[in-house]
Amino acid sequence: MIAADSPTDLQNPPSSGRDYAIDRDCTTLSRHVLEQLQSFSPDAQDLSALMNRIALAGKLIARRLSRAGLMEGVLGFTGDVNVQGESVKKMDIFANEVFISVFKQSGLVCRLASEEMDDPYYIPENCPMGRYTLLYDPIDGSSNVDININVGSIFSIRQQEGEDTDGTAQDLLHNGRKQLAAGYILYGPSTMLVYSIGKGVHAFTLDPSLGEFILSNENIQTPEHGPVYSVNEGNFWQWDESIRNYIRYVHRHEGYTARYGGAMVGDFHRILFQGGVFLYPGTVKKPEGKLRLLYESAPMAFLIEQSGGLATTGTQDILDAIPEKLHARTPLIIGSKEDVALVKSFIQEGARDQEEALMAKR
Ligand code: AFP
Repeated sequence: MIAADSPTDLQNPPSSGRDYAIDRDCTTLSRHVLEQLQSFSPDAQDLSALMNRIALAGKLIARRLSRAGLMEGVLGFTGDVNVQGESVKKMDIFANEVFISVFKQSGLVCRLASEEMDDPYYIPENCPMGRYTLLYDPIDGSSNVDININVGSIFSIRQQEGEDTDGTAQDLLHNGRKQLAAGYILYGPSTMLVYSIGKGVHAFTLDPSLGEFILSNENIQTPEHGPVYSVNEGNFWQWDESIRNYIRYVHRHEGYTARYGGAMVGDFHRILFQGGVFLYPGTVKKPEGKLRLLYESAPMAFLIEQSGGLATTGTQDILDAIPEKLHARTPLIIGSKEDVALVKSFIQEGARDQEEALMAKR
């Protein structure tokens, strides 16, 4: 981390380099991945190169976002609707294509799958060698783009299993414990990249003057409990009674505070560092909730388990959930151990009540 310039510093430039000394080793992302794996093996080199490519995509997207209000044709909708039935934003398409183009040049990724594409996207020239699949949400929270509030990109890397000759990517329909790496890029006041390769969770901050992501937080530990509950309470009328009971509980007890930004990456980032719980439960209109398992919930669950927290559908750990299809959704409750356990206890109580009511009817 570089010492901040105080007004005094600017008036009296330092006589020695010490005042401007870098008080932290400038650890870059690729070096960090190799250090984590303690190896220069081909697999370690691959993961390091993959993370470097994700970082490049993040820098390109951050650059576009930072000037979006000044450029023609960047904000707003395209007029199309994606496979999820959601209106597509111009930034969604731009960011989706950025990931494709940086991975076309990587040689490592044969297949990409994202929220913006009905089917997996193949890069045939990479397939003889490229053993990896990238799953991603190019812009999470895209409704925030037009009003200049934080958004993110979410990613997950899996090994391709088999040849996938029919192109249906059946090998992706496995649980989240198969992820080799996962993380997100947060485009906020600064751009941050947070990742895990199963050896803790680490955050990097983009230094725009260097054009590099530099290690800023190593081995992040999520507190066992936090004050924040993060949920769209406008859906209260659509929830199961057990979720409503949990919300009634936090309304009636001291020590809770609500935060909800419309982009899971930002809400999750707060909870990762400061604790609390984020919920997107099933609703009447969307019984499985809104979030997609493979490229939204599972990568976040991978991170939170690595930082000492929990992620559940309400009945099952997110990392054990198996999607029926590429764009499958799941309810998500994620965050601090104690807070997730509390939500789960309401869900379990609700299930018991339903069972008893059924028994009583017989
Ligand atoms: P978009 O990327 O379509 O804006 O969706 C964002 C998101 O998947 C997630 O980041 C938010 O937490 C959630 O949806 C917000 O959804 P609601 O507007 O229904 O609360």
